[in-house]
Amino acid sequence: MSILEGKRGVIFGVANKRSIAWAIAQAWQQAGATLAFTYQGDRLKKQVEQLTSTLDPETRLLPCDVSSDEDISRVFTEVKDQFGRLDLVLHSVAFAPREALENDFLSTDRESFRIAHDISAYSLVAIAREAAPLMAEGGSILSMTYYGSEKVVPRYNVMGVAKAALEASTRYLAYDLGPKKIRVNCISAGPVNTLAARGISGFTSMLRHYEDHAPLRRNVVPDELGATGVFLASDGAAAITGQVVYVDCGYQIMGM
Ligand code: NAD
Ligand code: 0WE
Repeated sequence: MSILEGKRGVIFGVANKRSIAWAIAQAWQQAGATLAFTYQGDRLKKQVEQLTSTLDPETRLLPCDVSSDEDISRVFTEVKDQFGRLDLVLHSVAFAPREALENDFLSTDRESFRIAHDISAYSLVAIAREAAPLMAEGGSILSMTYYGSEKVVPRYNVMGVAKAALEASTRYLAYDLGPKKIRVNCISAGPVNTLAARGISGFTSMLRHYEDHAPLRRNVVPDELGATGVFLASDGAAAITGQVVYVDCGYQIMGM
């Protein structure tokens, strides 16, 4: 029997076929889960429709800007109508205004700081609050983070600070939701060539730096993020909550 058979999940953060959310969604689906997808706005609707067209024709696609409480609330109302209950949530969403990732951190203005934290960290709290009442038999909430939360990665800047907030939020959510058997964890991925990573100046040399310095001497591939996503969502991880799991070919252990 597939290990996520009978589980129902919602995915936040598919933009295109390269999205980490798409890799994890496919892995969840192949492990037997039934999924609903949200997309950021009309700009991405077609892409997500096309990607999900190979899945169950019943697959629901719902627009959701995670900076809107109303959008988030509507998603979970519709999920409740369709699924009745919920087991899995993937949060794979991040945004900071581009200038904030190009200049030094010292220059970060108040509005960029607010936007980065609202979209990249607070949204997990808002989503977890709406998801929890539907997770009557417990559940697993997963989000994506990056090493720039704990060490300085030049130009990751305010996103690093927002990821630190996301990881700390994961721990507090794990504490609050533990009694309901809802687990909350983060996957900290090594660099992956996605829409969010492309256009970051120096990204190609960052991939090369990981190949040269990670113990496994290579970069993580999306399938491996999918496989870890399946594990963390499964009953095999029933005692794992509040954690940041590094899926980075070992890069994070290095001191030099
Ligand atoms: P991506 O561009 O494919 O995904 C980012 C998603 O965020 C997109 O689907 C976008 O629509 C969504 N988004 C942004 N603002 C939103 C909003 N206001 N409302 C709703 N959705 C919004 O890129 P990705 O690399 O797959 O990023 C997914 C997650 O993985 C992010 O949290 C990112 O920080 C994390 N991550 C990425 C890498 C990497 O190197 N690519 C490494 C570690 C962690
Ligand atoms: O989390 C991320 C990137 C998230 C992201 C990307 C963008 C690009 C477009 C957030 N906001 C925006 N805003 C935009 O306008 N990663 C883990 C990938 C990433 O981004 C970096 C990295 C890595 C790795 C930026 C600088 C340095 C390293």
